[in-house]
Amino acid sequence: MTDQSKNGDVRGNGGELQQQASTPEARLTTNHGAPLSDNQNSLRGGPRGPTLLEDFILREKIQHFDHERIPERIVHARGSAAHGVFELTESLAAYTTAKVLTEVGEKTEVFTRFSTVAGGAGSIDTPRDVRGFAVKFYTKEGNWDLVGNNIPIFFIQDAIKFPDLIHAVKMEADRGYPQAASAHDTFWDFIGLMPESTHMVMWAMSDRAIPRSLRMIEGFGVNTFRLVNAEGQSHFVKFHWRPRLGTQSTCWDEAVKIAGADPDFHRRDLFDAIDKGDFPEWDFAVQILTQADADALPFDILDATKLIPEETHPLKVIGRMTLNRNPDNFFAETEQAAFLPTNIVPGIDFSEDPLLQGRLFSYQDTQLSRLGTVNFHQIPINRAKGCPFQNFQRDGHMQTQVFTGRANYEPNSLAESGEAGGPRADAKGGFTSFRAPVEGEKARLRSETFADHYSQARLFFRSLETPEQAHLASALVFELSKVSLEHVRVRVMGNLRNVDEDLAKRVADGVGMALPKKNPAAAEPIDLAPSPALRLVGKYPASLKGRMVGVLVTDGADGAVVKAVQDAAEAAGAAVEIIAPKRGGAKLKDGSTLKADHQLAGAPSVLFDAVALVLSAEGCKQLLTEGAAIDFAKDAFGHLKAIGHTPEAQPLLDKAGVEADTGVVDLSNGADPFIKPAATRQWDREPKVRILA
Ligand code: HDD
Repeated sequence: MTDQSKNGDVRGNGGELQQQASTPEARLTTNHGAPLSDNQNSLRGGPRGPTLLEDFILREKIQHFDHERIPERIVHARGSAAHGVFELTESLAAYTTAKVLTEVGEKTEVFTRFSTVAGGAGSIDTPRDVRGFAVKFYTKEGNWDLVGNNIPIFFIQDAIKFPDLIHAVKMEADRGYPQAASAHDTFWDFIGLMPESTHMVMWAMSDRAIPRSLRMIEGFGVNTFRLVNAEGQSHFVKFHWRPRLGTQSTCWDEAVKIAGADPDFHRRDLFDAIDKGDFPEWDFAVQILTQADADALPFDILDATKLIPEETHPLKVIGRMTLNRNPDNFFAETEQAAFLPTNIVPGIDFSEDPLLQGRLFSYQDTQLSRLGTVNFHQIPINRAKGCPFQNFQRDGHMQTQVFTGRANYEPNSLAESGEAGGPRADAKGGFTSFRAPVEGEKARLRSETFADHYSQARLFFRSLETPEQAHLASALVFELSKVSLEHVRVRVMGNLRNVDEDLAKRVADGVGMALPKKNPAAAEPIDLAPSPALRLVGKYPASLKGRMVGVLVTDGADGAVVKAVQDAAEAAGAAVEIIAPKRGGAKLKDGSTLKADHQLAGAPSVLFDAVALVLSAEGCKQLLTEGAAIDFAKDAFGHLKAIGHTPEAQPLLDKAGVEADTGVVDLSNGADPFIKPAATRQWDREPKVRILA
């Protein structure tokens, strides 16, 4: 029933091509190695008869497929990752014995996974959410996992509240929605009842929670850790990642539209950048405090809802991480990566932060249901690479190591008779816990020093620039307006009044509700000195580096203008993509064809950091009846982006409501004047395009 062609390929009855291997190395086999002759047809009783149970090839293939999925992470299910290196530039030998933090110039392999928290594995990349920032360092002394976020603090003080927090933020239990969104009753119900979450909510409602790119987020270890030196002395430490590209956020309206235009926006951005050799980098920095420094803080260093302002305790940059290689296989690496705060190396230790203490149990435990075996550390992405790992743990599901000999217990004296005795503990170089004094009665307690829930929330809000404050207030209006239970809104507003009266008034006004009574505070908030380091606007220099400029081109357009924009943008470090009404490209004024990277309908301006409209008069006229073109200009303007344009594009700009300002640049005088505004958002424009709280 088949035809054999000259090259060995075979055509089936339906004419379909069955590709054939010409060597044993190239041939398809079953999981157990038996070669296949046909990968198109199952084994049937006659050409139109039933499929036979005997078909072990069909059964194996379907069965493997049926079991392809593993449980997604209960939080941080949606993530993207990359391989890279960490290079230490300054030694912390005075504080720690950890080789990864003391051997200057040493390059340690890393695997870094970024994630959203609330949404499922298939959810969008741009919801309002915290971003996970988890780094696995494959050090010479074992894997060190720094499992942090892009926000330096957390919602809760004690791990016992974590399941409640996550249940509240995830889709509601009966209806199964909303997906990847905090704007709903149960989340705000929990927040209102948990004043300790107020500081984190400020951050989650700020522009930090709607980043433009994973390459442009800061990272924080969040919890307080310890560094322990050769003398056994301990210092407290906070870990920070600082993106070399600076930070950048989206506008909320933009984030919503990106979700539709490209749900994989962040994943694609990270993959593409690394793929083309534009490797994202972060500086690694620490804040180090003695016990006396910690005692002098106006809050408890063990309280994960508090940050340590870098104005009072400056950051010391000690190294750099470069992400330079995409995973070869998403499932094998990104999905199976298991990050564990308990993955720690000698010289680094935990603090008594009650949130961290609970994490120390949770991550190891969750891998058992996610990866299904205590042997998940043998999966290549999780294996210690910088050093051997050896102990007497044995057997279990999916054991891949083949141990030899009899030594599976310790102590043993097998070596005395010439047999291998196996590894032994190293009293000097092995992991030693800091001998922290422990005292007090056993009880379920929250320390009085954890009682101030509002001072730092106030500090954060008051440290922001004016546009950022307005975005935060507007985000609260948006989220609370999605809350259907009035008493929940009232309670949240009652907490907000403890943060900042002006903020509370603006939000109440935006929601259209009376300002309720202030809720009693466990500790009266105090005014702290503002911390400019908490801002996004103006914190890093404006830059086009690593950004994307979209150039919309029509037939008849001037190729010289396109080239000028391209050259200027690329010289400033940006990538440029061409958008045209047709994917085949645009026929330019000089008769040549400019290839397009995108068709207009599939490339709205939300996907770019700045745009240029290089239109001919005729091309512009045609676009006046194309909604996608009008939206392209309107959204670029509304999202505060620079718009370069040929004079011929003016009718489209007018129709899109684009008004003249310093970010709207006529390209007749060359592309250079477009580059400066393209490197930033036009914050001054915002009051013209939206009403903010
Ligand atoms: Fe967590 C995953 C970060 C508190 C329990 N967490 C997870 C990931 C990140 C964080 C980045 C994803 C790792 C990856 O990419 O695979 N989590 C944090 C931070 C916290 C925090 C910065 C506060 C300081 N987490 C926290 C608490 C608990 C957990 C208090 C439980 C008591 N987290 C988990 C988990 C996850 C997890 C359920 C889900 C998947 C996983 O661990 O491997 O165990």
